[in-house]
Amino acid sequence: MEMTKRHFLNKEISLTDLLKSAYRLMFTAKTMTDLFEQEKKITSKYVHATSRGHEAIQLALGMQLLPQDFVSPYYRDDSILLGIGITPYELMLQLLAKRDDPFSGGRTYYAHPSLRRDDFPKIIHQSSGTGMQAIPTTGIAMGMKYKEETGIAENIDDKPIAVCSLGDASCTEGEVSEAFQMAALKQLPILYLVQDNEWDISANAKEIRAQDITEYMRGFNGIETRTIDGTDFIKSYEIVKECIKIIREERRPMLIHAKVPLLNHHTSGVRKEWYRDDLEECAKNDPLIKLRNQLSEFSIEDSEIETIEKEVAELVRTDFENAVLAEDPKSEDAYKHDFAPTPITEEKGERSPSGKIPTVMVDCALFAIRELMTKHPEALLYGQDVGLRLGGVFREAITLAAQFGEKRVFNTPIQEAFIVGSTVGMSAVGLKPIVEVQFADYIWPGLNQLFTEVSRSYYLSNGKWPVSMILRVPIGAYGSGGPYHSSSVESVLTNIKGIKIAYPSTGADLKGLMKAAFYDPNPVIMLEHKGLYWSKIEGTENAKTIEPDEDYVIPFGKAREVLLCENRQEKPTLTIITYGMGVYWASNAAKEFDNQIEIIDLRTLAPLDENRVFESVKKHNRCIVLTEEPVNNSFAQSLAARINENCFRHLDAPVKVVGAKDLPAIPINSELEKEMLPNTQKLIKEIEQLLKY
Ligand SMILES: Cc1ncc(C[n+]2csc(CCOP(=O)(O)OP(=O)(O)O)c2C)c(N)n1
Ligand SMILES: [Mg+2]
Repeated sequence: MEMTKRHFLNKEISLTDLLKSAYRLMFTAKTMTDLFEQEKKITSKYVHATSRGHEAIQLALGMQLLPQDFVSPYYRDDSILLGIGITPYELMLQLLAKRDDPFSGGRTYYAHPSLRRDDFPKIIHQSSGTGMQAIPTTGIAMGMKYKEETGIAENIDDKPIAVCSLGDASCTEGEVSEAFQMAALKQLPILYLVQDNEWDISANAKEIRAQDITEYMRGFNGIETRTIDGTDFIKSYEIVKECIKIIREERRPMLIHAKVPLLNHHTSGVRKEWYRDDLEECAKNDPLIKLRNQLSEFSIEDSEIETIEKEVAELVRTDFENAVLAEDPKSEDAYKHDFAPTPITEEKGERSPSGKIPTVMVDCALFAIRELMTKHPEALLYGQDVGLRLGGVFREAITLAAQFGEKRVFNTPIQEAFIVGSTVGMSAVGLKPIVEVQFADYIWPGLNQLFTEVSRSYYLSNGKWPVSMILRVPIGAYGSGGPYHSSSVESVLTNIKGIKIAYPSTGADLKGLMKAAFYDPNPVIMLEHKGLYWSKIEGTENAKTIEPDEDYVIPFGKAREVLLCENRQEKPTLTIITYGMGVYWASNAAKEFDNQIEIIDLRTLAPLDENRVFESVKKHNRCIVLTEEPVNNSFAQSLAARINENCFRHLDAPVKVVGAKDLPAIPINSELEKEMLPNTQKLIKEIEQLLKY
């Protein structure tokens, strides 16, 4: 009998047929676990975990999902995957990290799925970070609700739901409660399934939690909870069915707390015999034995059950043999799907349309977003204080909520992890989220989601799930902002692969890059210098520019020539490679020299216009890389190393990195702040030194 999803969803299916199908799958899961153990020599090359003990609740869920649904299984959920119709062969291709692994092409571990097939439930990229799927998956539910409330949802009878599966121990993590908070607050169509085996590797429930998830949920108003024996397939199936129906129809969150025993190892690498003292007790609760007894109670003949078991054993064995023989990825496959191709590859549109007056940088961004939201109903903006009352602490989103309504522009709680990570889910349902953290200093709580989920989704799903989002980050020092409102963070961000980073220094660049970011299918960070927003700081007047027209776009990876000079033999010249506020320190310092300074504004830090940088260095033979960050281990210092490597023969002096002092924070006192940060005067001295070299 072929196990397709449609088979389970056939409303006419009899209970006995359902039980037989479930038994076939449950026996498959067990047979696979046993086989992986027997074939340890082969399977131990890569780590794996299996669902043994958890199968009943997992199958009850997997078998009831529809193609329009999204599910986020965790690493112990191979039975959910069997339940939605994934074959043992496909699972084993991932087990052995083979080229045709349908989830990641051999990039990530067993039972770390991602799926985008028309007739299957969808699965966004799943990481190994416990609990980290909660935010992206809740983002999916938020996207579903957004689409329904703004009238852009697909018209289908059975509304889609999101399902997030979690281990009990992961539920103590802070990010998981951010997700619960938002699901409860916004009444999102999501089912949380918590599989409670009372183990957190070797730490037992008594050591690591003050209450179980049923009790914990009492603190989240509006998430209804069902506590069940997750080893009883029939009961599990009924409860899952009831919950799914409620969520589909009433569009509100629910949680199933399923109690289950862990019968297999934590993972193939952390083995049960090392520390478990409850195995005998747990074995009494084996869901497979229970289901087999239920089959007998429903008068299914032993001989029929034995036939199923025999067929499964043969299938699993053959699938394994075939998977072992399947081809490995080729080395060139490693380079595929780092970024999805963007349509914006050239500068286009009018940068300085006539008849317009100069606009401050903050408004250039605002107008860009206003144009985008007018044109694209899938565009929305959320973050702290961006809503109607304030429109952002820098008024960078002012008027947007009034114009587009509070469904499309809304305040979030102080949850940077949710703000960043939810975009994964929003993007997966076809939306274009533009989000904000209030200050670069507060990006840290969101960094985990940025690194673990956002930046790796496209690569680890082997090109299935690009995350199209814009994260706006007001950054930099702007005059006694003090240690928690002045920091620069670009070195940390540029170390994360899989994201693009813009750092514009003028209004025109900010608008053109914001547009390019929006049409880019990849995640983009917009670093927006607070000191340039209004050109209030002396010497930054040029940040205020004519506002480009609506169609104006700037491709990422194209530097801007701020100031050019010839290399004249009689006097040395040098080039300053910089970005953000550095553009103005450099421009003002250049006035003190006799046409000896070239200035290149990088505009985007990732991708980086290396060619333009090297060209300028080779022309002038002397180079300063100027940054607002502390110098050691910075992005600027690593760029200097690249310049050295590529331009060594052309250099007449060492590449000099000028930046802030290497101190832990920017002090609030204005004199101390001045001492720490670079400025025009300090730069002039550095230029003089380098020209003399
Ligand atoms: C954020 C994070 N910290 C630590 C780990 C290492 N780790 C892997 S599984 C695990 C235990 C998780 O327990 P639980 O969520 O109850 O799931 P179970 O394995 O019991 O099914 C830990 C600590 C991890 N993967 N992610
Ligand atoms: Mg556990």
